[in-house]
Amino acid sequence: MADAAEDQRFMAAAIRLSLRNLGRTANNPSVGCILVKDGRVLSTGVTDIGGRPHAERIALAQAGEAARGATAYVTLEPCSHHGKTPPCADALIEAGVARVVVAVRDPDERVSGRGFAMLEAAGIAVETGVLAADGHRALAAYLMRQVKKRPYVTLKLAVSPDGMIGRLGAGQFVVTGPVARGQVQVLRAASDAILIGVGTAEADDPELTCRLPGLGDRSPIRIVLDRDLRLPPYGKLALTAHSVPVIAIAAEPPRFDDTEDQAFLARRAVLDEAGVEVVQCDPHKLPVLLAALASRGISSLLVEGGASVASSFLAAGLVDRIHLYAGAVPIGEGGIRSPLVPGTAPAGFSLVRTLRFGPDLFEEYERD
Ligand code: AOF
Ligand code: ZN
Repeated sequence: MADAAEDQRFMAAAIRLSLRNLGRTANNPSVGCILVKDGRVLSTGVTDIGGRPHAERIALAQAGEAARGATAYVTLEPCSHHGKTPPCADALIEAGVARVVVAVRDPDERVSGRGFAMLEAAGIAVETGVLAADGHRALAAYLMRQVKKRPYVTLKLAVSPDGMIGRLGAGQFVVTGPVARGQVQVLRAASDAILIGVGTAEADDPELTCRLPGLGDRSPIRIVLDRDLRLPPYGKLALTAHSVPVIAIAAEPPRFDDTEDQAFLARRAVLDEAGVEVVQCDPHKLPVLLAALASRGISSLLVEGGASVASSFLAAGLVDRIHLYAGAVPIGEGGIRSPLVPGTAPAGFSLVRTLRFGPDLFEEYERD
C-alpha cells in the first residue's frame, strides 16, 4: 500500500538530488531518480553532465535485478520518445519496476503524457503531482524554455547600504563579503549562461566564471550585450573565451556607414581570433534575443549587470527571480543607483527567502 508521507519523503530526496547537475545538462533538464524497495533506497540517478544518460537509466543500471518490484521516484515524467537515447519508460518496464511516482509532467511535446500512458499500459502503477510545487521550482528553467520558449531569468544585484551597485569608472567595487561572493559563484555554476552589458565588461573587466574549489568546471556560457562590439579583446572575458565560451550580441547589419562597417568588421575579426562568438541580433529586442538563446538550448540565464541591463530586463517583464545581496560597504560619491532596494519587493514579485551571509543580507524574490 502506498504511503503518502513516504512518497513525499523520497520525492523530496529525488528533487534535492536533481539540483546536483543544474546548469550542466543543457539542453536537457536535470532530473533526479531514486529507486526504493521495502522502504529502502536501492539506487539513485541524476541526468548526466551534457544531458545523457537520463536519470532513470543511471539508477536502473545501478540497481540491476533488484529493481524488479521497486518504486521509482522521478522528478519529471519518464520520457517516451526515441531521442538521442531510447525511452526511459521502456527501461522502467523492462526492469520490472512496480510503481512510478512523479512530481511534474513533461511538457516536451514528444513526451507529455505518453510516458505515463506507456507505463500504465504495461501494468505499472503511476502517481503524478507528488511535491509538484517543489518539482516545478527545481525544473523551472527547463519548464520555462519548453513552455515559453525563453530561458528562466534570474537577476542578481549586489547593493551597497547607500543604494548603489557600482561607481562610474572606478573598476570593480566590492560591496559584499567573501561568503556572499562565493554564493554568487554557486549560482553561476547552476546557470546555463550569464549575461552582462558591455559597459560592465569595460568598467569591471569581470571573468564571470565559477572559481570555487571543486566547482571549477561548471562555468556558464558568458554573454555580453555589445551593440557596437566594444568588448575589449585583451579583457578577461576575451582572454578566456577558448576555455569558457563567450558570445557577444551585436547589432544587426546594416547600421553603419562604410567606414564604421570596416571598423566593426576589424573588431569582429580580432574577437573571432580570440574565440569570441559574435551573434548579430538587436540587443534592445530582449524577447527576440531570449528566444534565440532558448533555441540554442539555454534554459537558465543569470543577468549580472549593470544597472541599465537590469532595468531593461525588469521593464520588459523578463525577470523571473531576483537575488539581491545587501552589502555592508558603502559606495558613496559617484555611485550608480540600483534599480532595486533591499527590503522592498518590486511590483509583481514576492519575497521567498532571506539569508545572512556574514555581514551581508540576501533576499530572494520570485515573480508572482
Ligand atoms: C527523462 N529523464 O533524466 C531527462 C529527461 O534527446 P534526449 O533523448 O536526451 O531527450 C531529451 C528529452 O528527454 C528532454 O526534452 C526531456 O523531455 C527528457 N529529459 N527525461 O526521462 C531524464 N533528462
Ligand atoms: Zn528519459
